[in-house]
Amino acid sequence: MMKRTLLIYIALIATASMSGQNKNAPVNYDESKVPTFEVPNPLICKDGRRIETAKQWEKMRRPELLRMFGELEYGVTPQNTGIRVKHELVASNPNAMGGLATQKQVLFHFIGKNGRTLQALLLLYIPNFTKGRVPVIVSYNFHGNQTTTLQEDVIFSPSKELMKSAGSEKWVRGEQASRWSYELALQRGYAVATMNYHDIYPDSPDLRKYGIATLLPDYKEDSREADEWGAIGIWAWGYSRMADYLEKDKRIDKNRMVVLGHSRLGKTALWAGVQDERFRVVISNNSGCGGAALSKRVFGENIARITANFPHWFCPAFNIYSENEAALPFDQHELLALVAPRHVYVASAEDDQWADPRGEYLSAYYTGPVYQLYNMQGLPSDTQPPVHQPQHFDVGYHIREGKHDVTAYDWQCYLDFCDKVFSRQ
Ligand code: GTR
Repeated sequence: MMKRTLLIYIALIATASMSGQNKNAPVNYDESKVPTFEVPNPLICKDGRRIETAKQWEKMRRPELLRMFGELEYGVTPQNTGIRVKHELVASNPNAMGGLATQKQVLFHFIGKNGRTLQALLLLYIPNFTKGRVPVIVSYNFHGNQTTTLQEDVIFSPSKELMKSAGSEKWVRGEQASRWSYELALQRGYAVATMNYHDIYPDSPDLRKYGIATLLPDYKEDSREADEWGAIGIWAWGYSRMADYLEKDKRIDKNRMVVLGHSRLGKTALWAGVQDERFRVVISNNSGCGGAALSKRVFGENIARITANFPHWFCPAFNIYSENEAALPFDQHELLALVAPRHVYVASAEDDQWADPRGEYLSAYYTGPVYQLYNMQGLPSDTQPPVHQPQHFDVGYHIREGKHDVTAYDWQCYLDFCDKVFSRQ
């Protein structure tokens, strides 16, 4: 039986890699055209065994699902990369943001066993008004640390030159500041750490040769194994490296680390948070297809489109499900459920139909049975709440008006949720 499954699997991979992906696959925005499908039951193992206790979940089903998401979607995270990391404090300011925060800028030197090196720059703000250890929100930025604030002392992220030459024009200081509610978070006693995701893997199919993958001994420039990690997997690994640094900082409370990501980085935050249990709260902001949204609804962005437009994000095996979501042996609610008994939060935006807000909600809702194993409370109803009515149980959700973005409203909701979670510890 095992052998047969394996053979079918290999045959499928071969077919998928031959057929190529479809950039023009139709996109559905009509709720009445969502295919009928059965939501996979997270509590039934592949061999049919039914999970009844948290212990069984952790022993049998959780590892099984984790393996499937690795082998079939994001790629398997190497257990031993052999990469050494050195941290160099390159700048600091005890009076940043008008005295509100202490700022630190830490250069990460990644050193591969093959002698190759790579650098990434962390920007950290720690609130000054409170003493002792504080919770931290860890979140990648899209266009460099310098875009997240107008503060003049923030150094440009190292990948700036590479990405500019690759055509990205958004590297201007403060350009993304509306997405970073630093003051709000700091005033509420949270530290915030950010890094540019291009430092870890420059986000383009032809720029893999400048990223972390090249530091691995078995790196091949032109091909990837069916289950080899893609960019999302590598960025997720980077989130864990940020956690390594932060948990050693004397001002950071390693039991209150939060990972937050928007869009492709929301997909990344989920995959990072699932694998790295040091993140107590895992927040997906508008992560959509391959993130929080249920794939089997095939609403908005779908697997054919995402694997065609971003062939480097997932592992090659994920292509099997292009225009074939029905064949997926899991769905994204089972990814979210892997965060339990920690806390997962999903946020949508009303006008972000590409990310399928309803599919994102349902996915968060369908984690319920897993949270129940821990006597924790998931979302109470399969009806999506109206805009601006956040649902903060052990699982969190909100939908706000407006477009695909991260806003001060989103930050406020996240901070409220984290306060609630951490006050119960
Ligand atoms: C879109 C992509 C989405 C989402 C978004 C983003 O082009 O289709 O899956 O990740 O980019 O990251 O901003």
